[in-house]
Amino acid sequence: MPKGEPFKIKMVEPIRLIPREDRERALKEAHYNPFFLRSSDVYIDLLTDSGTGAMSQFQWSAMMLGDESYAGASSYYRLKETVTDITGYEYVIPTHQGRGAEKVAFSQLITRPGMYVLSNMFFDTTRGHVQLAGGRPVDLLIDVPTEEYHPFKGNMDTERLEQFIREHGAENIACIVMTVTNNSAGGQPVSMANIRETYQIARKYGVLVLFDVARYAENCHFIRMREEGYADKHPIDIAREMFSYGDGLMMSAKKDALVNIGGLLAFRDEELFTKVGAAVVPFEGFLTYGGLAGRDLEAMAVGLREALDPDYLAYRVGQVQYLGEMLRNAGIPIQWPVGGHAVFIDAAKFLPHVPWDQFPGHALTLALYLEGGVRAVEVGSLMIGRDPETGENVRGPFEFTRLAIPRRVYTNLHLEDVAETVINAFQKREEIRGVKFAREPKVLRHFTAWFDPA
Ligand code: P61
Repeated sequence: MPKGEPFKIKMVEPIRLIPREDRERALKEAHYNPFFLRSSDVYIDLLTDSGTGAMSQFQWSAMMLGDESYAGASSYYRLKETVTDITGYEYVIPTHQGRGAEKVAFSQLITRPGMYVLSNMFFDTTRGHVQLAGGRPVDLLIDVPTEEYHPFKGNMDTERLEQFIREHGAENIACIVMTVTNNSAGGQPVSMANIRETYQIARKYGVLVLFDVARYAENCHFIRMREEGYADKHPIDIAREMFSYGDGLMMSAKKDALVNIGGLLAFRDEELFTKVGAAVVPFEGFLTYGGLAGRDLEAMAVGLREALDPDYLAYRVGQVQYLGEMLRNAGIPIQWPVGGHAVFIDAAKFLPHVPWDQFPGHALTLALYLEGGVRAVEVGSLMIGRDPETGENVRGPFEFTRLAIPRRVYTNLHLEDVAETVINAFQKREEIRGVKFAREPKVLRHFTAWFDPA
């Protein structure tokens, strides 16, 4: 097997590491929140893998075919046919991005305040939209320590799922959200067996299952690599089986559809489509464009297929593993095994002297920027926020610093620089301090909060 990337580079974008005193100034001016840094002050940007990938020549050329008709554009039909081919779902609606799909879906599915929505684990926008629609999100992730190996650490705890449905009554559950891969748990995959079992339980009690499939192609790759009976299957066939165990999907296309903007809703049956579709027109746009240009739909249709290419997936997930292994070999505590889109550093272990409510994951993010111009993001108690009822900070199950790898963007030499930065910070870890809020917004606070060193 060749070791190289399954592409060569046709267009380049210069990056540079600005001097340390400029990084100090930039961080202060950003109120110690990496979301306020200018990207030109960042050397390697691992804030997110969302919308930050490089499109292929096929995607760029498909954009020239964009049909910009308001309704019924041919670009929509090309996208719809692709989505139906991969998922088996007939009813497809584009949205401007993942959270657009979430807002529309939960506003229609949560029909009474206080209804529950159950998940293997919500990502923050999904959790936010459940709450905004008056619902109560419940995480039912299996419980495995961060350093302990489990091939499918993103799985739903199906025993607790069934128990919860029995205790609270199926009529009080708006739906189940199966997140693949499980971002908040470290980009960890969910097994086909777990997806199937979840759907069987849901069917037994008449509860709807929706997938959150931002990174479903990466999940299919893990199933192929780790689950018995899938090694010889093409990722598209794994995807088709997976989608057969659900009623519909919400997608942020900015990840595994390899586009810079876009989202999707898709449903198996017309009733659900009509119910949810009613909210698309006022929030997102007409059913056949959902806030996107025709050219965006074209790029998405091509990207959805490219992301299922086995060579691409092996490169993609392999690159993330490469970074993870460099860190683990150096003794850095990380979520193990490494997930599909990011390496999650266990910041609680990295910085045991920083209390959880001074946000070790965030403190480490600041240290990495100062050390090597690397931008990461906290995934932990800062991102989770406060309990809407009590106003108290909620302690998350993890305190992570996430190094998310954009798709087809950085080379392994860049990742070696990242590893060196993390290792250097580890050697000086005692000097790293926690943070306190200088300004704290109510919802999705980590995006716009200001901090001071604690
Ligand atoms: C990310 F700091 N993820 O991981 P949208 N579902 C899932 C996601 O991972 C996801 C969305 C739905 C991002 C972007 C991001 O606080 C943050 O297209 C599993 O971003 O609307 C997004 O899709 C939402 C970063 C989102 C954040 C929220 O980096």
